[in-house]
Amino acid sequence: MKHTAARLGIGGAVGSGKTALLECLIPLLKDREIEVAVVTNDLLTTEDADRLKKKAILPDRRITGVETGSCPHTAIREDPTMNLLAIQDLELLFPQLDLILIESGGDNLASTFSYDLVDAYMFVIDVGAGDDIPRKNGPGFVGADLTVINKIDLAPYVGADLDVIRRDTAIYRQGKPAVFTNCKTGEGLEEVMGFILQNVLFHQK
Ligand SMILES: Nc1nc2c(ncn2[C@@H]2O[C@H](COP(=O)(O)OP(=O)(O)OP(=O)(O)O)[C@@H](O)[C@H]2O)c(=O)[nH]1
Ligand SMILES: [Mg+2]
Repeated sequence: MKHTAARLGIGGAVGSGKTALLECLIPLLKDREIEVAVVTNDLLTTEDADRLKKKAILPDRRITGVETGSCPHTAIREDPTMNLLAIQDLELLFPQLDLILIESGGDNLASTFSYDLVDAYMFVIDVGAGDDIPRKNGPGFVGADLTVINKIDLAPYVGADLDVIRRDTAIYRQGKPAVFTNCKTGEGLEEVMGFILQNVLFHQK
C-alpha cells in the first residue's frame, strides 16, 4: 500500500506565531525521526518559506512557498488546489514523508481549513492581542482540532489574564484541547508534539 503523509494545518491571525511554531516543532519532529516537509501560504510573497530556508530548518526542497494571490482563506478552504498540487510535488520528491505541515497565510478568527486539504488543523492565537479572543467565538478558533495560545510571556505586559483565556477557551471549545505556548523558550511545545504524535500520526505511547 502506498505510504501517504499526514497533513496538519497551522492557521491563525497575522503575526500570532505560526512560523515561529514551525521553527520550534520541526527540530522536535526531526529528533523523533519523523520525515517532515512544509508548505507555507503568503498572499504575494514566499516570505515564510524563505525564512525557514534561511534558517536551514529543513533542506530547501522540503519547503514550498505558495503565493495565494488572493485571500489566504480561499487557498486553504474554498479552493485548496494550489496547496494540493504543492503537496503532490513534495510527495513525489519525498515518498518517505510522514507529515506535511501547512501554514496558512495570516487571517482572521474565521479562518478554517478544508478537511480535503488537511487531516487536522491547529489555530494559533496571540495573547498579546488580548484575553477576549476566545469569547469572540471565531470558527477557526472554535473548530480547530488544537488551539495554540501563544506568546504567554507577553501576558503581563498587555494586561491579559491567562486564567480568563483558559476559562473561555474551555467554554467555547467545549473542552477540545488547547495548549499554552511560548515559542521563545519552547514552553508548551512538548504538549503540542504530544497532540501531533497521538492525533495526527497515531503513534502508540
Ligand atoms: N514574545 C514572543 N514573541 C513571539 C512568540 N512567538 C512568536 N513571536 C514573535 O511574533 C512575531 C510574529 O511571529 P511569526 O512566527 O512570524 O507569526 P506568523 O503567525 O507566522 O505571522 P504571519 O505568517 O505573517 O501571519 C515574530 O517577531 C516572532 O518572533 C512568543 O511565544 N513570544
Ligand atoms: Mg508566518
